[in-house]
Amino acid sequence: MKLIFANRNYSSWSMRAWLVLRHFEIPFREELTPLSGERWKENIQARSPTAKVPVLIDGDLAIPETIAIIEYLADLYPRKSIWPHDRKLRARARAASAEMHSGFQALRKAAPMNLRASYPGRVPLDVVADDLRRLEALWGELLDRSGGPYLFGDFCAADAMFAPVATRIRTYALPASDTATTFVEAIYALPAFQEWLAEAIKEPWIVEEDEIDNMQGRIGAGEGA
Ligand SMILES: N[C@@H](CCC(=O)N[C@@H](CS)C(=O)NCC(=O)O)C(=O)O
Repeated sequence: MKLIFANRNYSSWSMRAWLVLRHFEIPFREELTPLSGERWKENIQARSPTAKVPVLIDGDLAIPETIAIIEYLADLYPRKSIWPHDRKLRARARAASAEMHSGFQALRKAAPMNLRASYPGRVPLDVVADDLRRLEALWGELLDRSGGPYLFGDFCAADAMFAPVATRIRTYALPASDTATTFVEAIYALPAFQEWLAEAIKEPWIVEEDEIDNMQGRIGAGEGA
């Protein structure tokens, strides 16, 4: 199996899929296709049905869409707790992950993932206030129920889905309750995350369009990461 992904520093969807593979010790090969440069579009169009990353390749099957990748891995490895084993908790974890996939648009656009950066005060808080309120409510409810340190106790796919949000809180020093801060710290403490971060910091590429100043110029356009 091979995961095709993009710059560790910027590609939040790549990070989600990769964290699940690495944390659950699933054997896979890596192929990094940098998001910038003339050959990006050409390269990714040849490899990904959606021309986006991540893509999981298993034999003749190419799976785009992070949630589909996670579900495929959960099907392949039913004994690994990629989702919680309890059916009701699994439903909650899938609902939270689906909400992450389709929601938090303002936060995703105003605060692009940028792991190596530190930009306190650069995100207009009025733009992200509703998303931060919803995050606090969701994380608070799940962490109260599970007792932490992750949303469902042990790390699962839902935590991978929210890991990029945890990094945005740190990169932009967004206001967070003690509970949310503890979750952010738990993400940073995860060995798989530390491995990803260490590689991200070493990357040479700067992708101008994913830097906050350029994203803010485009708020309202695009999907956000
Ligand atoms: N819905 C997709 C989103 C994938 C996505 O937007 N990936 C970004 C990188 S984080 C991408 O490929 N961007 C390049 C482009 O849109 O040209 C998923 O869940 O995997």
